[in-house]
Amino acid sequence: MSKLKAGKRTFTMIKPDAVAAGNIGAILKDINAAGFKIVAMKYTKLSAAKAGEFYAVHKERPFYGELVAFMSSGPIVAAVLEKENAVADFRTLIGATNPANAAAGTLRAKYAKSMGENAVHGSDSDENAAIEAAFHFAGTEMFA
Ligand code: 3AN
Repeated sequence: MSKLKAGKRTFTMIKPDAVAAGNIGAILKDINAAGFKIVAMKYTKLSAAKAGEFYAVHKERPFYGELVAFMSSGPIVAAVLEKENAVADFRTLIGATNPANAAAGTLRAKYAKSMGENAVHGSDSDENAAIEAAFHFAGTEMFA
């Protein structure tokens, strides 16, 4: 298993809604413009089983079934990003979970449709960033 550089890396997914809307390029451009370097990336699709595993922490939440169905409904872009203070700075860049509350200029304000279909995932801690990156990438697929 690969170890992430503590504090310097986060994990993201461009979700099926944003991919379907043709926003992969625009979102990657915004991510780069905000100072994040892409150290790993793949265009892929989660099976329902894999999406369920990824979001297992939300298993008891009422929206879990909806979340798993949505995240396995179409292709996604998974990526590992590097920057000082990566987790917190990326959470700031993506904005609030509900796009209606997301600050102007954030990725969710610009590209998300709803609380469930909110365009972009960002890890919420260094620990989860490492777990989520390892879920999608082998160490040999990350390039510093
Ligand atoms: P965030 O993605 O901002 O960290 P979490 O961790 O609370 O938010 O939720 C994980 C994902 O679950 C969200 N990105 C969103 O897709 C979905 N989600 C959260 N809350 C709801 C909700 N009330 N209804 C539907 N989906 C939700």
